[in-house]
Amino acid sequence: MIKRILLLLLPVVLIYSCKQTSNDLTLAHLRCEFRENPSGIDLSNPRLSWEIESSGRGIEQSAYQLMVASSEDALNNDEADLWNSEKVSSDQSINVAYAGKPLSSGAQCYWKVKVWTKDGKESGWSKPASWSTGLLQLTDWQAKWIGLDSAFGWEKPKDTLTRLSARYLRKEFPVGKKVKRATAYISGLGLYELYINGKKIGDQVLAPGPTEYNKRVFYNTFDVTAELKEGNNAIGAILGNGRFFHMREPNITNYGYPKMICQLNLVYDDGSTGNVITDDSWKLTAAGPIIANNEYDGEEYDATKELTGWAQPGYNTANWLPVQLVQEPADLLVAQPNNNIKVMDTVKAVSVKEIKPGMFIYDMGQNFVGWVHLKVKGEKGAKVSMRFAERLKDDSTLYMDNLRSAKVTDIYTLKGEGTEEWEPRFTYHGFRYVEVTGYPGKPDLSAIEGRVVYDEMETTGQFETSNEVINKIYRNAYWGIRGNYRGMPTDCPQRDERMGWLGDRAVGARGESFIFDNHMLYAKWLQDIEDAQKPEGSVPDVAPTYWKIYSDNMTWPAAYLIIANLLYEQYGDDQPLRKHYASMKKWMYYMKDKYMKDYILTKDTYGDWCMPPESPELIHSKDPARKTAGDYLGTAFYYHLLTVMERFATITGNTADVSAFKELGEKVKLAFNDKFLNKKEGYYANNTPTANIFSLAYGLTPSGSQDTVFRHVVDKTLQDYNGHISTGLVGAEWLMRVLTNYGRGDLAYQLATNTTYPSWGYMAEHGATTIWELWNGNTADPAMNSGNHVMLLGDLVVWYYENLAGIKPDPSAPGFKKIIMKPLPVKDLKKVSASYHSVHGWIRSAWEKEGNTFNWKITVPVNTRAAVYVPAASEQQVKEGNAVISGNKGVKFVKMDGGYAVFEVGSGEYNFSAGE
Ligand code: RAM
Repeated sequence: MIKRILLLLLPVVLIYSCKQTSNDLTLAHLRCEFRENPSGIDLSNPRLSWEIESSGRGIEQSAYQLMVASSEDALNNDEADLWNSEKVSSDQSINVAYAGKPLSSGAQCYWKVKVWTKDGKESGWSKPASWSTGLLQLTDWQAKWIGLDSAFGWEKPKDTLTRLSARYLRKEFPVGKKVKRATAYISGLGLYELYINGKKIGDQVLAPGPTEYNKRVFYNTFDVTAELKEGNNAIGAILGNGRFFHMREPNITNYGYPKMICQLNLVYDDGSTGNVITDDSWKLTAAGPIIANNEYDGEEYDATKELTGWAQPGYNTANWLPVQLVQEPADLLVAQPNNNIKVMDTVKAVSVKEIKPGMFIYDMGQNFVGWVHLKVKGEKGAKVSMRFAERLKDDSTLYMDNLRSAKVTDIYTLKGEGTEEWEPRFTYHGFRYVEVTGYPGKPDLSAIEGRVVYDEMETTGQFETSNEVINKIYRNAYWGIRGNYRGMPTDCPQRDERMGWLGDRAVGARGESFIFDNHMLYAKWLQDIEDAQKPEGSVPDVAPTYWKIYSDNMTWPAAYLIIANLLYEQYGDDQPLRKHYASMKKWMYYMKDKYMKDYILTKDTYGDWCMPPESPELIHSKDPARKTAGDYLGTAFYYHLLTVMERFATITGNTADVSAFKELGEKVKLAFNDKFLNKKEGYYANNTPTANIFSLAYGLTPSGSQDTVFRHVVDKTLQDYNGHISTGLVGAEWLMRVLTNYGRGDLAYQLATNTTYPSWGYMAEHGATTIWELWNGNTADPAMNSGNHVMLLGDLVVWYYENLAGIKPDPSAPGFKKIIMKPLPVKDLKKVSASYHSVHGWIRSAWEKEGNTFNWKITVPVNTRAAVYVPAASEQQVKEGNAVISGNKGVKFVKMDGGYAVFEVGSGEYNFSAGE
């Protein structure tokens, strides 16, 4: 009987325990400092974030608990010896700062999290995640900087094209007892590859990240426990030029000959410790196989010179030199905060043609960035040369004119031992076509394979529509963006430039951030910018300053503030704006004191750069009617940045600054309208679309005049530009959104789907598989005509996600804690499907028009809320899951707003439809 009662009770007990720890709450994507299980974090309070997954609706976190332990076993036993946050009532699931015991250098931290929800559920513990700390104090480094501060052998560093041979450095060391943990900390400049006992450590390439080398240098951290053995061991590194040893004499900053610092910290099983450091006992040679390298000109590898076994113990270094102890490059040697570059993808050639005897042209089918992996078999000493270009000439040879002085040539000399495989280490190219000469016999399609190389980051966005032109442009943007991340956002990847131009990314970075998780890359870049700031406040046009250009304008350095604001809105990260607040403020006052006259900011350098020119061969327009005045741009941007600073001052609690920025802003606005607004006609400056756009976008237009000013944008675009793009890259930062926000989404759509000149579609029609530097990239002067430049995207990608798909962060609750979902069903566009992996989880929006019905599936991540704008004439027209809204669980009608019925929802999947 008792048994029977117990059996009857069992389901009740089970249900009860399910309620305690809900199976429907999963914790995923645990991150420390926005990275998964990072090694070598040098912050004392790193921030922890997690995502909650659940199939339910309206799930919000009400509390969390974090446990951090120094070993995985301890964590599994709930022994949180570093930190037990206990249960904290809070809905915060991103950026929770570690607040446990102070961490020492080289600490291992294992952590897990559990959450409670507002509807009374409790999750189980997450799976464990980890981070380790780096070397937190400079005094933790016993290693010294080593290298060779002069040319070696055949190197001709006084050439204008400066290519060194790679330097090989090595040391052997004994290990006498069992190693529990071995951690390598290394910086090798410009670029390094680290080896232990013959094995390359890590899968990063082109490491470490580029910096303002005389201010700050990055080191990387690796767990190398598995690589060591008892007995004799060898450690070694190869150093390439990278951006440290200049690629051109004299116009690129030269920081000196390659150098490195490396420290291997050992913890033995018996608890004792030891280390291996770079010091004057290391040996060096540059007589290895990489006989020349730099990023513009390529790499030459002579396999007959291979130093077989150089990174293994027992290698004979009789011909090697003792290293020199060299000057440290900078005061700051810090852990690299962003991920390294990796081979992220591969591309197979689509065709190969022998266009002249022995000259083969490969078409990779896609303009991309990286290099090729070569397979070859032949006699010792045979040389295979490869050159890279984005286009072909009419005679099918490579079009090299737009590469300026970049030699882009990789040469492999065979050792003659069976099938040889090679790819370069210290160069990269931007190309679609590869010319191969000197290949023994006829290479087939698989003799080369493309390696796509950029910063390791998640692809966070997918986007597709029923319009093929838009889809094609999106793909081109995707390839262009991933091709221009090289530890910094570069302008281009192919010619002798490849610099981190600020102006190219001011708004582009926001669009990119939907497709890629570029958070840490841009946070790092803001530090590059601050490091490059001059003591008096000037901010450069290019950062890091491998080209030193301090032209003092508003539009390019504006990216510094605009991107900090983006990181706050998109990722909920307020640290960049806090960290750089003082420097940003200094720059703002520097510009004011030096260039402001009667509240007009008089200085500008680039104008509305790359305005579509009137004739096909021009780079820049000569037509004054197309140019927007520099003092207009300078003042409009200055005003906008004052509003951004006002926001930052509020967030950081700098109350005195809030009113100072506000007051100055009011004066600037008055002077701006006084000078630039044509009160009679209702347009700005000389009535370019750009001039009218910024007055609207930045809130400068007096109320009541907006419609007139906007009408001028439309009229000009339709009449003078024949319904085509009517701005340069500066105006394009707001073009699509201003058109849409003021009710002409249809015109924005027209610009987005045009295929005639000038348009993104025109580029695609003319063979582009990326985005060009110039609207007329197929006809313009090659002096400035890159085939892979993302700046002309302006706000196009932002518009794809925020407007077409309707996935936008609510600025009042950053990090997509609140989402504004307002799609744009425009003209003949039948379908849009997009998803975005936000810091709170996946957001999805897929809509389709069928006759008069609008069907829309959305996903709102757990712990967020969304304002959902359903295109409809009334609330009653809208259904969710085939049911009328009133009384629908979790869907609350808010208001009607300009053709949309607005609802508020919590997390979950929803199926809206509207129509008769
Ligand atoms: C060129 C590049 C770059 C741009 C500057 C002003 O060198 O195209 O992208 O920002 O000019």
